[in-house]
Amino acid sequence: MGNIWTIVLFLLGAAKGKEICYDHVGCFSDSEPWAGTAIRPLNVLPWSPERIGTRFLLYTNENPDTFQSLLPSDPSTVEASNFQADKKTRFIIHGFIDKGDESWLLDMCKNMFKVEEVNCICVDWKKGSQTTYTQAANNVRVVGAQVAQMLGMLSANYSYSPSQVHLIGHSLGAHVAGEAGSRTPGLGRITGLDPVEASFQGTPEEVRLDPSDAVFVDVIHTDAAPLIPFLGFGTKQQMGHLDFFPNGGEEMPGCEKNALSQIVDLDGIWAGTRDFVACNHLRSYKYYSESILSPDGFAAYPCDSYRAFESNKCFPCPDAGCPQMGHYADKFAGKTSEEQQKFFLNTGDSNSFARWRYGISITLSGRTVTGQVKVALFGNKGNTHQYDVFRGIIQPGSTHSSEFDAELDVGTIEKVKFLWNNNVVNPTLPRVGAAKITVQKGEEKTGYSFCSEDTVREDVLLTLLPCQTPGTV
Ligand SMILES: *[C@@H]1O[C@H](CO)[C@@H](O)[C@H](O)[C@H]1NC(C)=O
Ligand SMILES: [Ca+2]
Repeated sequence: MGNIWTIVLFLLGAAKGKEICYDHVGCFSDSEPWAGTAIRPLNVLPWSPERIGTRFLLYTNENPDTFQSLLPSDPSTVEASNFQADKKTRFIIHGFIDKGDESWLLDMCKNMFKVEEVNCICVDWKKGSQTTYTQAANNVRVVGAQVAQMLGMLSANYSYSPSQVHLIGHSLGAHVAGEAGSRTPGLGRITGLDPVEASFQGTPEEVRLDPSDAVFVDVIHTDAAPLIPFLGFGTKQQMGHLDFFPNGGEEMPGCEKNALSQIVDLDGIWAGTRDFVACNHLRSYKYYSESILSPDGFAAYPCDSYRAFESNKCFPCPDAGCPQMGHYADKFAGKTSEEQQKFFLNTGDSNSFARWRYGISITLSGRTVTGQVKVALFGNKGNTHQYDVFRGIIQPGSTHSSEFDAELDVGTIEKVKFLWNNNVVNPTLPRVGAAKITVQKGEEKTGYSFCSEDTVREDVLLTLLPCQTPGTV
């Protein structure tokens, strides 16, 4: 019996094992691990470089509005451009259905130009991405090989080291970056922006983005719910040294699912509906783009799960600090200390997405009542709105802890305002206070304490000032 199966499989394999070769980028097969597997059942070969028509659109600080086209086969196009060999180069690679002249790629370059001198190359492979999903997922291999060809040319003709290169890939583009990286030893960095799940999750490392594809690989997951039945495009599989799961990685605030998004399949998505059906998936590049201009607004906390993070179990940052999700992730000291490091944070629901997490500990005073307690922080850079920190029985002497994500960094905290309320009519007009409130920033080791001996009636603000240290006058 076993022998018969071996023969059948051999015949099937022989019948299907095709290969196609293209100038400059090499040969591609339609057998395992690329096809003929449970994850990739269809035997599909990638299209030729000519048919995909990949373009490399260079923008620099000198030409931030109009691109210069670079050809991997023609070093003179680099010579004739504003490419600067003493600067870093960041490639931005779009995904399925998308295109390289879509505004988000250039907007991301322009944010970079505000903070650094850089060569920013938008990779446009729209002819290869605007087709069936299975074909686009296979075209990834050729586009990745072309990016590698470009890096090889820069290295050979301009002594430009791959260590200076950062590939930023969204969706299928994350796996394009992985393919380019696996062909380019010493590639500096890859950022995977919500790498897609279908045809890649659970495949061998040579097929998908993985930490071996660059010296440093960071990944942002924003749509990691399963494809079926939730239509989550992104993968939950950890593929980097650092994997970030903003808002838990599955449902982004501001992206409430609608009825249409539940019935469209991968091949039914067209450009006009992108924000409608792929809101979570697109958040990954929106967060990245904003992070360029907000170097401390995306601190992410190591934690086992989002549930533990939301239960306030992963605060403050450990001794090694917290990495920033996005552009500045490479500043994290432990960035490559191991693979599959997992981080959580919350974001806002629309621009701006940056948030700063604060931990609060509050010791109550006054009467015992049922109600809720709110706190606002006032610092030298501004103040927060009021955040709920406790609901339940307000009991004098009891201490409660909470965390919240403020829409700004208030700077040095100068005072804290306290408010309580319930909607109970109480003719005795009870008074409640906070004897002490300790506030800690996520990235600081110590908290700052604020005190008051007063109590206030419902809905009246109580101001707490820095506690007097005994012994000082
Ligand atoms: C680029 O480098 C390749 C490989 O070293 C070499 O064969 C070719 O002549 C170079 N072309 C130019 C224009 O420098
Ligand atoms: Ca890989």
